Amino acid sequence: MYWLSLFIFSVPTVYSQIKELKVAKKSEEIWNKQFENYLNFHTLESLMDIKTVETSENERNWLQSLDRGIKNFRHKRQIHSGSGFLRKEIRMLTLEERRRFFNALNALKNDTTVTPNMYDFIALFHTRSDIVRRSHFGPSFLGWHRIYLLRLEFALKQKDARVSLPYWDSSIEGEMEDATISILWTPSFFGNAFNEVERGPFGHWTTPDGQRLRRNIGFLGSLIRRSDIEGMIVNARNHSDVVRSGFDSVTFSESTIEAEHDNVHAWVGGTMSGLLTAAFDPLFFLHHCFIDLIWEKLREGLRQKNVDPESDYPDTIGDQAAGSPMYLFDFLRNIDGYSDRWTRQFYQYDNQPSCSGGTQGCSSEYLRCAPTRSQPENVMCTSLTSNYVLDVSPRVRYKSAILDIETTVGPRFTSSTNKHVAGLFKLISPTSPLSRSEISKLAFSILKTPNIFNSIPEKTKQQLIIRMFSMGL
Ligand SMILES: [Cu+2]
Repeated sequence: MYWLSLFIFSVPTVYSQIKELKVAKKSEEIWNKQFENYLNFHTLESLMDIKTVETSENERNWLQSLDRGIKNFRHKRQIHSGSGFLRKEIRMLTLEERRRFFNALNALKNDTTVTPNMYDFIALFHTRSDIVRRSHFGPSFLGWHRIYLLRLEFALKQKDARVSLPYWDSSIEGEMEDATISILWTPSFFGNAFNEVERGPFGHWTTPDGQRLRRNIGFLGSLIRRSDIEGMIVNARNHSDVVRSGFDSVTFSESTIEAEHDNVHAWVGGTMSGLLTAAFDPLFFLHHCFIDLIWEKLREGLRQKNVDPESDYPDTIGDQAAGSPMYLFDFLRNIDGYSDRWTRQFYQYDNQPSCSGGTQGCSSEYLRCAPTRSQPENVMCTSLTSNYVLDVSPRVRYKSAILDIETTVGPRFTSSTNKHVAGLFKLISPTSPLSRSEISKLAFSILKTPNIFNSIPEKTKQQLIIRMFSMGL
């Protein structure tokens, strides 16, 4: 009887959702509008209150000490390629290097000589009012985040001069059958993958508004596929081919570096999936470091096509124009972010883990060569899975998804493709071990929550509703 009534009462809701969907599908503009309204009315006030924009003398001095190197980037002293520090994949660090990196992050988090602490002081720059408009959805995205990473890296070096920022090569997880059991989601690396982060180096961290870090991996979004990135680099004739040209130009089918990046934010879920909360999870910086590596490869590719990546800044007007001041780094122009000097003067990337030396390769005890998911005839470095018993049962994932949906405030990174949205459909599939009322609660809470609903591609929305229909929800 209960199911019957649920069915009867649900049908009109589903019909109205379908109608809504058709309208939304009609035009990307509506989606853009919704998102824009969302930005204006919902998020900024709630998040901006975390800290006022005012900085104290002490804070200004500290920032200046971090930015001194960045500010001197135009100095004409001779720079030798490879003179900077080396950024490695997190699994390629020695145990000692990894320990130092996590310690330096925690030293920043525990240092309250600036408010609320050094780590969050830097993370809070990613919550500022114009961060979405001026540092995302356009050509300033790549350069802005490159400088932002350097700022954190200099802060880490103040705590431990031997530390450099590692990157998380998420294309390794992208080739795994089930990336939720990767060694990364253990206390030795980033801590748990679902619900509140309670273990590992950030297990006790809270955001400035008192929230625990949260993750909900593999529920939405998708991971980077190495073949997609290689294809993008081969095909790009210039930056304009792989860089967004503005908020209005965003589509769900585009192939841009920023869209690839969005998908991974959405895939990690929780704190990382909110545009204005992401930087509170240190994984943000490792993810962006990998995006920066991809950009560096793209730049090499452009040079081979006789395009100078330094001057090839897409034609843009307004805040993201080449000559406009870089947001929050107004001693730079946006085009300065595209300078070769950052990688010639400050840092280089270590090679991505590779099996080119034969199947014994990868040079990490946490990686091994195995056939890839997309091309089984090839071997690629893939992550070890964990012996550490973390509960990744459907019930944990369900709890985690509900928590994620109910608590992530503000705009979320959109998942711009349907490539491999897996977690959501596993939980609501007819073979799901969840009860029907749980499945129903999950599906309806997605439909009812604008920042989630707007963050999934149209095709996923349709599939979701079709599945709900076929299950009689
Ligand atoms: Cu960002």
